[in-house]
Amino acid sequence: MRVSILALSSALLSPASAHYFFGRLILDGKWTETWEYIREISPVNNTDEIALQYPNTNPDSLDLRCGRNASNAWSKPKTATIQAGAKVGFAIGKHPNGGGGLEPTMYHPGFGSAWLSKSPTEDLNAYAGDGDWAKILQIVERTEQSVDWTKEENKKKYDATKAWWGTWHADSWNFTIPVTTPPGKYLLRFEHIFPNKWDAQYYVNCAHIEVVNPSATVGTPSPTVKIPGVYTRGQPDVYFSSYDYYFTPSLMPFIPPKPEVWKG
Ligand SMILES: *[C@@H]1O[C@H](CO)[C@@H](O)[C@H](O)[C@H]1NC(C)=O
Ligand SMILES: *[C@@H]1O[C@H](CO)[C@@H](O)[C@H](O)[C@H]1NC(C)=O
Ligand SMILES: CC(=O)N[C@H]1CO[C@H](CO)[C@@H](O)[C@@H]1O
Ligand SMILES: [Cu+2]
Repeated sequence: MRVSILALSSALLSPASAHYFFGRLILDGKWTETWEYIREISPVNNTDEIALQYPNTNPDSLDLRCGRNASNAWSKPKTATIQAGAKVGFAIGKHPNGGGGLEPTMYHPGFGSAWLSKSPTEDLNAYAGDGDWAKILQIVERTEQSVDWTKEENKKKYDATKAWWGTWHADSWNFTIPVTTPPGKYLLRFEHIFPNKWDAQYYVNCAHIEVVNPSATVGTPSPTVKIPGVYTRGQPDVYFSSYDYYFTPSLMPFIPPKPEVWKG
């Protein structure tokens, strides 16, 4: 956090711009309201924007699952019905109280992923996310969804050491629920990690979804992990400087942390 704290004291950089959370589900191509389908998180210490956006840096914390205090539902959001094989997305939520200067993008360079965990009962509000999690998406390098740095309006934000990472400064990300996902109620989790040698930052949120799958062929999401438990402080594919990937091409390709993605 050393860098962020320095940034916070800078008069030039809006303090709230440095951090983010994924409060909005993108459903049927539309951005839903902040916390409409996503478990609300709680702020650190007080209720201002910085406190709400404050990252988790403890890989052993329950907050690694769904964000601060949201592993046991902090709120009771709606459940989104999604057809297996359909597109869905997460977008960065603004603080409900508004807020000047807030820049809702993945401000830190790093890698993203999406995950599914099936609720053992019909009641998602009662599911703490202590079951099995399968990864269904991994974003490392640039894709067609990445910010277009050749566009004039984006050029002022460009930084070669950060733009290597596909999610950098994106305000949202879209992906497909695997077409063979078994029907049922799930927590759908988005995760963005800002790697750091000492104190990686974990940005995570969970949506309530019901997967509908009328097809006779359903798969078995695998491999699965527990969250927390999936990461260990110090593991080299999370605890490193993301900037080294630009300066040291021999480090490429970057292999993101396990587990492997379940493609369905
Ligand atoms: C994801 O999809 C939504 C809805 O179509 C769109 O507004 C948004 O720009 C997309 N995000 C990216 C990063 O392409
Ligand atoms: C929250 O409060 C504790 C105890 O006063 C303090 O050490 C910590 O820095 C505060 N965190 C934030 C993000 O303000
Ligand atoms: C009710 C509850 O669990 N509150 C916790 C939310 O998170 C903050 C920051 O980690 C804790 O201090 C609260 O105890
Ligand atoms: Cu930060």
